[in-house]
Amino acid sequence: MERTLVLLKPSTVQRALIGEIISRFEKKGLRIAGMKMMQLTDELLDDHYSHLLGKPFFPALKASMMKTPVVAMCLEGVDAIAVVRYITGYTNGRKADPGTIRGDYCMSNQQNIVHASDSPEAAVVELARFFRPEELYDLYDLNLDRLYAIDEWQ
Ligand code: IDP
Ligand code: MG
Repeated sequence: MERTLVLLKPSTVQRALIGEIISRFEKKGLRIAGMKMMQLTDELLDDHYSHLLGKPFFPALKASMMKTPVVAMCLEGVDAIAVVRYITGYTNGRKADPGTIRGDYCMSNQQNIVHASDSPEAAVVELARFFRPEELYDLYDLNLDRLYAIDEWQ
């Protein structure tokens, strides 16, 4: 099982799409191991988007990420990191495939609905940035035999 970080960005919160986007992940079969609403800060975003420091759009990106609180989620599943990136879709919503979250819900390169960790290394660092260990729950493995074949998750 893998865990990955998803942020429902202020564009999602402002457009009242929180429930709809969570529902896409839930219906896919990803389990929510942790979830909370939080206001992001300048310092946190400098770390979170450090790979974009110096880009011309960096200040606007940070401002957009602080416009409202975000919903931070830890999603869990077999290959969850790649699966979540796949269903999130290409960064620019205008180029993202229909059927992906960004392809279905946005028109923007910046206001693109969700953040999703892009590698196992990033997922570990990002989950630690947004969640304390006790905020992530090892619960409800009730449906594993319906979500997966036994040899897929054991
Ligand atoms: P990702 O979110 O698909 O992983 P990254 O390249 O890591 O894409 O960029 C992080 C975020 O920065 C994007 O989700 C988007 O909100 C914003 N961003 C990336 N490239 C641009 C751009 O060219 N213009 C405006 N915003 C951008
Ligand atoms: Mg990224």
